[in-house]
Amino acid sequence: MTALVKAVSGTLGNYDVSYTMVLKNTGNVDLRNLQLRDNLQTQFGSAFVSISGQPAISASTATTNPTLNGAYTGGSDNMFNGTSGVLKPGQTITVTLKVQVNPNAVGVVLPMNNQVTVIGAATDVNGLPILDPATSQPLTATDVSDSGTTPDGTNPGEPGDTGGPDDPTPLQVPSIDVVKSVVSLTKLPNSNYNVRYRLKVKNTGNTVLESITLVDDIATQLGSAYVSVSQAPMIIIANTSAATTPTLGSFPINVFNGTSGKLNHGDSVTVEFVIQINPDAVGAPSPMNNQATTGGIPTNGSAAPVGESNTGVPYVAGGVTDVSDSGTMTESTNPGQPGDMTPDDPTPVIIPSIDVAKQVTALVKAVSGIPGNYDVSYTMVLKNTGNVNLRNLQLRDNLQTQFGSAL
Ligand SMILES: [Ca+2]
Ligand SMILES: [Ca+2]
Ligand SMILES: [Ca+2]
Repeated sequence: MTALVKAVSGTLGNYDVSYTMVLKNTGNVDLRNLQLRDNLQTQFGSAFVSISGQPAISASTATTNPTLNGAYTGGSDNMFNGTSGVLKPGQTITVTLKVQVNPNAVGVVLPMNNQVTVIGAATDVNGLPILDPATSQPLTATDVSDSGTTPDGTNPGEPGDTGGPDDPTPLQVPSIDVVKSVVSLTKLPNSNYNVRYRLKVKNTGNTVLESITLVDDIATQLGSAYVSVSQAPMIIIANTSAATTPTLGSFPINVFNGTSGKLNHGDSVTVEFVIQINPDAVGAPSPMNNQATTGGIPTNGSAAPVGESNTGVPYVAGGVTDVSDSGTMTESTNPGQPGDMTPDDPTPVIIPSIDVAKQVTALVKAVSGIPGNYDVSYTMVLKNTGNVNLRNLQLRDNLQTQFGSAL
């Protein structure tokens, strides 16, 4: 595997994986009618999405390159046309291939291992088949791939190496997702609000993640509107499935302590906290947005970081991160949720609030002249005490009911 990037298709959660395969004639006769077969549909199962880049020959010392199939499907078919290519002893061909996968597909079998098979027909220098003396059938040479870059070795230290020359190539796709939503808003006697936030962190890749971080610098982000923590973060056990639940940290800022927790593929942690805000505070941000950041270290499950997919260098803290999206669904852009544009939208606090005051400003004997009647002047002041615009205003005062016969 030579590169791992988010899929060009744009489908959330999908990746384009670039593979490089090196074929070498390690025998002592010519090989022709080359076949290169990699049944990705079978090996990857539900994680296989499509061939996003047809096989291509990127380097070659072959006498004659094989003709490419051009419409390889990733199934049982051959990447070459099957009737071409001349590979003399010691010659090599390098083939590239790009595959779109969804490592978090339902039913995916882990680890996502994969192996390609090469077949060549043994021929003499004139291109005629060499027959097996025992069976009189044409002789072929075949090999299944070893994970790594060297065709005629055991590739020690490469991902998945067991010391043998035929180790499958593992596909490791670390990914983490966090979503954040406001679950309730409670007006307090001092006109401030308690805002209950819910965050869900999920391992959306196919590796184990350890040392889970969840950073929410909400005091800084809400500025003057931030008052205090009303309820410290709490893990919502009923909505959590984690190999090891992260230990809580020093909040605000660190929801988790950052050095604990283990999430297997598909595991998630849900946490809630309540803060008090004053949306009317001078200089309060508008919109009142806030965003959290999560991260983890992809490991082998026993605290040893795995190699970074593109470089092989072991992951360090912060290697796999995500900023929160406004909403409740991971692996989604949360369409229809407040502020939705992308999978990484801040979560706004929306407070529709209006207050009205009413005062008697004058009382005089009625202009109508009827004895015992009075004209009362009222003044009413309306104020938008929330943080969103209000339209289609209504002002109702059922004086007939309230005053009855006195009106
Ligand atoms: Ca090996
Ligand atoms: Ca969104
Ligand atoms: Ca996100």
